[in-house]
Amino acid sequence: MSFIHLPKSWQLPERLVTPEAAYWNRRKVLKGLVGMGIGASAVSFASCQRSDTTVTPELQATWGQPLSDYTVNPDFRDAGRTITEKADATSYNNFYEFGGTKNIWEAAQALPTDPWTLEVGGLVKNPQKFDLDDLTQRFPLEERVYRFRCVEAWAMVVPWLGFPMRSLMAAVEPTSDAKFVSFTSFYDPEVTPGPSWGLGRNLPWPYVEALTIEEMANELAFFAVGLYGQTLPKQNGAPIRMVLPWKYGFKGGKSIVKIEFTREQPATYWNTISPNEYGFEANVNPDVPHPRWSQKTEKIVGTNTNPFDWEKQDTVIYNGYGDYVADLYA
Ligand SMILES: Nc1nc2c(c(=O)[nH]1)N[C@H]1C(S)=C(S)[C@@H](COP(=O)(O)O)O[C@H]1N2
Ligand SMILES: [Mo]
Repeated sequence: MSFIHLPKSWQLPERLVTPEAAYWNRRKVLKGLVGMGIGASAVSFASCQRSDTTVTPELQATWGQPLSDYTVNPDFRDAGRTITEKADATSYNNFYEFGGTKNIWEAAQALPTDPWTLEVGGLVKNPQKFDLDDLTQRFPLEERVYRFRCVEAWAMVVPWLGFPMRSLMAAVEPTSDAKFVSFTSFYDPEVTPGPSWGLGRNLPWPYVEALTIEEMANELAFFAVGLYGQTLPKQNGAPIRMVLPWKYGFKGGKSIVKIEFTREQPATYWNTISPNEYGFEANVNPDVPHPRWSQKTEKIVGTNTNPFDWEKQDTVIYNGYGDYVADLYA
């Protein structure tokens, strides 16, 4: 049995095979590979990840608690690219509730996550309220390494921990009238001031994202409660966030408090602000232009100390996950 499953649609110009344990101990892994005489590929893999993001005690204090009770999903063990450094994935963020820059990780520590209630309702037979323990005990946790692509044309690779969205869907049993699902993020104007620029507080809060029922039922659609073997840091959307690797990052709402199954397509946050920049579907696609960022290429976060010199790669349709999702859009 092969543990590395790369769907045929991955057509990356440079495919780097990452040992699955790399993010735990990259140095040790590299030494091992060099010792085994297969150092050449390992060297390019090392030089490709040259982030010097400083891991300060303050940043480290935002990292979560270790999670141990999970399996590694063999289909998503390898994303065909080097896993992004944890320090980069946890300090280069978008979370507009806490500000309009990438540097919101400190501000996001104001997010209250304990206790947390996720309310699931609308057109379902079995509406439920879950606290975090309910979620993590009811739905077995697995690790999946996914490529992640923001519409601003930067990309990362993150080892998420969580469970497939369709497990939660099965638990609440949508009725046959349910055609869409909306996901609402935490919002409290006392805690989440929004960006200082533009409309700030007057943006259409709360942050809501939505999918079709078929998209939510797709094998890839995932709820993350952790990353890099630990619970989610607040800046990454603790305690539970959406992960949809074939769509632009803005479709993946953070810190979800409410899920509602509906008949009509729900209004969503960025689509309401600027519909010609942020479509409802928002699948990663090099041929759908964006007025501000070319979608032909993407820059890989952390591949150089200077973000202007981050490595560039061609954008791949559905972010390389066409084998799983292309039929949804046929
Ligand atoms: N509630 C909420 N969710 C959000 C956002 C946000 O501003 N608020 N930003 C989105 C965007 S644009 C991206 S690219 C990803 C960033 O996730 P990360 O910071 O964990 O990389 O979160 C998405 N989810
Ligand atoms: Mo984004």
